[in-house]
Amino acid sequence: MSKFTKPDRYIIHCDMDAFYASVEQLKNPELKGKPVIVGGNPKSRGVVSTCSYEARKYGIRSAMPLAEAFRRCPGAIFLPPDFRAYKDFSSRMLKIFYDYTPLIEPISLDEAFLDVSGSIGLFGPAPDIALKIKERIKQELGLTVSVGIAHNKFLAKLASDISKPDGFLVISPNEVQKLLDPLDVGRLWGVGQKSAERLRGLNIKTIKDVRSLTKDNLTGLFGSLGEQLYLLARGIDNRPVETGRRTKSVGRENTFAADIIKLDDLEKSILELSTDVGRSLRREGLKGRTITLKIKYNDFKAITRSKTLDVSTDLDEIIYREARLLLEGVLTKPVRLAGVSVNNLTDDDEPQLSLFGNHDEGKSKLARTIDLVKDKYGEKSIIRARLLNSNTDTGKKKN
Ligand code: TTP
Ligand code: MG
Repeated sequence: MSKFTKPDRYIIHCDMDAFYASVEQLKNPELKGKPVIVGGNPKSRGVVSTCSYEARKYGIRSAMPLAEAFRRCPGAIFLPPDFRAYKDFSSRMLKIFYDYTPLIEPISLDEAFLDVSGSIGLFGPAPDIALKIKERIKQELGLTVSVGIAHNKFLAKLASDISKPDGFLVISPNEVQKLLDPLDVGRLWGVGQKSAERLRGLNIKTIKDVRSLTKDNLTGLFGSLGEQLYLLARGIDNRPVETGRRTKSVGRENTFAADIIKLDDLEKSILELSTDVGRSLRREGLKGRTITLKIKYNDFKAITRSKTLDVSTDLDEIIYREARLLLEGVLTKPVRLAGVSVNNLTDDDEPQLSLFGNHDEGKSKLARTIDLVKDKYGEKSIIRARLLNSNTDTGKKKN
């Protein structure tokens, strides 16, 4: 490889630092410099959404049970999530990105890929654009963002991840292999815990070890993932930055204060989650065709069940109806967590052809009227009769 390989693409990956916790510290400056844990009441059975870097010193991490976080740092400040604030900061963050390129792929509320290949003539080299973005996010939002700059998505994300917090790292083509080789296999996109364990069992621990295997070895072991690993281990990733769809799925889940053993209680929770999901879909102008139910039992075993509809929907009632059908035969053990999500999303202004006409028009109008009331008077201003006295909530997590 020539020493001065000129990349044909310039990708920036941005990921806010300790996002929910940093927003909480901005809302209440007294929390600055303190261990802040977002997730809810430490006596509940929910999990940590995220925590400030001050809390990470105690080994606290996302998805850890709140009770465990409390054991590690009883003096920490525990807060419920405030999605409205996070969404607001997220859209202000995106607005800054759009000043530099239209080619943006948001991955979650706090993370996005930007393809700035066509912006360099106007705004200067990619690292300068990334620095400008960092500066503006600090000045205009008061938050720190980590940025990675490279010629593909895998390397750009790796660069922001390994330079966190307040990170800034450029990976140029001629230094890719040196940087990748010593890293753990878990850093490769697509390698989850299970594949990582399988690789380590074969004494393949680093990316360099993966590189020592042939493409046939890898596809024999991992099927189509094997081919991806072969390429990624060499720093090759041709995935484009995909604009268009901002959200891949909209979901809510709930860890219960006490395990649920009665179907009626589980149905109530599913109704509440479906109502939240419907509202979020309408707020984002989205509809989805696939409804997924997730159940985690008290032994931590989890199952998911999905149903794909003929026509996409954003209506609580339909989401609930399908999720409830998916519940059939599920309550075999006490349930610790339930989740409802909708994916396979389209924008809600896309035309929909239904053989039987649109019977849901009335329901849709009603749902939107209820949204308006809730926007004006608060989420609890209108509640379904079935949910009155429902007491299963311990803090919902968005996914
Ligand atoms: P992340 O970007 O993974 O985490 P973070 O921004 O809090 O911290 P950092 O990037 O500096 O490591 O996720 C963004 C937000 O998504 C996070 O602030 C809270 C939410 N989240 C959850 O609710 N549950 C989770 O398990 C994770 C990983 C994130
Ligand atoms: Mg982040």
